[in-house]
Amino acid sequence: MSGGNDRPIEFDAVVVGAGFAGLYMLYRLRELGLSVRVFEAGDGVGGTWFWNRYPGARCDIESLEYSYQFSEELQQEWSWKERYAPQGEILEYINFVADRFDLRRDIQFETRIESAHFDDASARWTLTTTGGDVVSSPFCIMATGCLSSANMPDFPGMDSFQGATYHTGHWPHEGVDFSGQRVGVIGTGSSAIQSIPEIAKQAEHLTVFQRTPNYSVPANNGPLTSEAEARVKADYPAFRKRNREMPFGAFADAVRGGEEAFADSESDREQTYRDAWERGGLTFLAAYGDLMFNKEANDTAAAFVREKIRAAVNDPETARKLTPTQTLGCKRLCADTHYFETYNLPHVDLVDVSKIPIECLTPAGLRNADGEFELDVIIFATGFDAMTGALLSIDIQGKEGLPLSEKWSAGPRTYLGLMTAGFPNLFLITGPGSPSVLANMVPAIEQHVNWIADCVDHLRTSKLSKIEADIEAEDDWVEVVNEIANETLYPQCNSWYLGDNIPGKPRVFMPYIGFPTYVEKCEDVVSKGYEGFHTNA
Ligand code: NA7
Repeated sequence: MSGGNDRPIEFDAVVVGAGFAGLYMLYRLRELGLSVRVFEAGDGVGGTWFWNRYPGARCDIESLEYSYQFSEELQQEWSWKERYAPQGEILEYINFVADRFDLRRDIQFETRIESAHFDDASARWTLTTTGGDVVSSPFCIMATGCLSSANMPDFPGMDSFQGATYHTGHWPHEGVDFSGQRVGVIGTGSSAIQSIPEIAKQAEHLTVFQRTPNYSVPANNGPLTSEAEARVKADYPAFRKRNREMPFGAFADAVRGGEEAFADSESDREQTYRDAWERGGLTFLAAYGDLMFNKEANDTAAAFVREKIRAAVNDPETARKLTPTQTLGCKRLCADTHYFETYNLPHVDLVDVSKIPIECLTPAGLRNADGEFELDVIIFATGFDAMTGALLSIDIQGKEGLPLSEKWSAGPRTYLGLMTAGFPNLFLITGPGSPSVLANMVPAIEQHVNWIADCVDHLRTSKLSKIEADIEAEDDWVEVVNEIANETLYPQCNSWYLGDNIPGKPRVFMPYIGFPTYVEKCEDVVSKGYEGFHTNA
């Protein structure tokens, strides 16, 4: 695509990615009367929900919360079938949204953006696609997702393995039949914990290779009752507001014992944990306000979960291996359906590769110092290059040709997670330095999209061509994000929040903790005339 004579096609705004973020961004910009082109690598909308089709894939936030709120009609029209929506239902929902708001006509599918370069003189971004198209626009908005760049370990012998390999984040659309197969799963994060019970139902034999055991709380999933749905829909805006005021922008209906775990007696605390466990899922972490701040408080909750794991697993040695020792929640807590019980099945084995790591893949399977494990299928449930991976896979260059990869070589630096100094008119939806993955993603996305759309509108109506973050504001913000993280227990273990899961990635805590204070800050910045940003005519 070009405008003839090799001139790029011009748009008022270009958006990269057609997941929850890209779709709503398109909706808002179109409302402002802009010509917009969205580029999407997949052949459909949905982003993370388009790619992550592994068996058991399901949202760990309840459906009534993990959905758009920008349209009251939409939130009234759509009915979720389950308390926690499976991947297929979320994909159905996002397709429904794309159709209902006629969004597809501005989306170019099966097109990956290779580069985005800024020209200061014309104040325009030029983007090139894998298909060789060139487009130009004053605004470049990255809706590339926080968990979209798969982490594939580079074991020696990867190509020698004669069986099939899959990554949970790039699952074949036609599904996989594991009947009669010896399956190996590498990893025990959320994707593994959701898929293992489902794969075990089919596979002849399942071996799980675990580097770090994880905490998981039963989701207690089930059909969404019409009473529960009606209760929320009777006043959806009030439900959204209650959630917006919570630290994670979610879990307003969680079991809450209070702000401090030790304010309760031991027996009251145990009862709170029992109730929270019964309610299920990630809301367990909201049982007390100080669980992510006070290690002793956290220990009481962690001990409760460890006991549950020991009770669920019959073989004491397997139970020991499955029992985490790290701080509860500093690696993202998982929500499962019969995960630990799966290890009681005679055809399911657990191999601890923490001290005896996987050395290589072989034609027949994989090997560590203990020997070779023969497999027909290897599943990499090894996660993502979170928050920065998708952005840095694009050749992004700001003023004076500065590559983003160079600017972020010691870790991502942003102001509010929305913009980065030296890259005018480049907006990041749920970028590093914003609550993003430590908030309910959909409301976090909507808050960012609204901020960006209002900013673009402000620039256009004020006849301003550029906005850029001030380096001082950015430096201060990076410090604030780190200071807040350091007051919590999050940095205490290796996690993808810190980039620890990717060899060589700088260890920097990426999400901002505290949705309500963040929203307040963003609003404050605007009310002070975009404080911390500078604009040009
Ligand atoms: P995660 O949570 O990053 O989990 C990846 C898992 O893979 C984790 O258990 C890792 O162990 C393991 N891993 C990664 N590399 C290796 C190697 N080389 N050898 C052995 N084991 C390895 O990704 P998920 O996809 O499960 O979940 C991501 C998020 O998506 C989730 O939190 C939800 O928000 C949705 P480690 O812990 O690093 O020792």
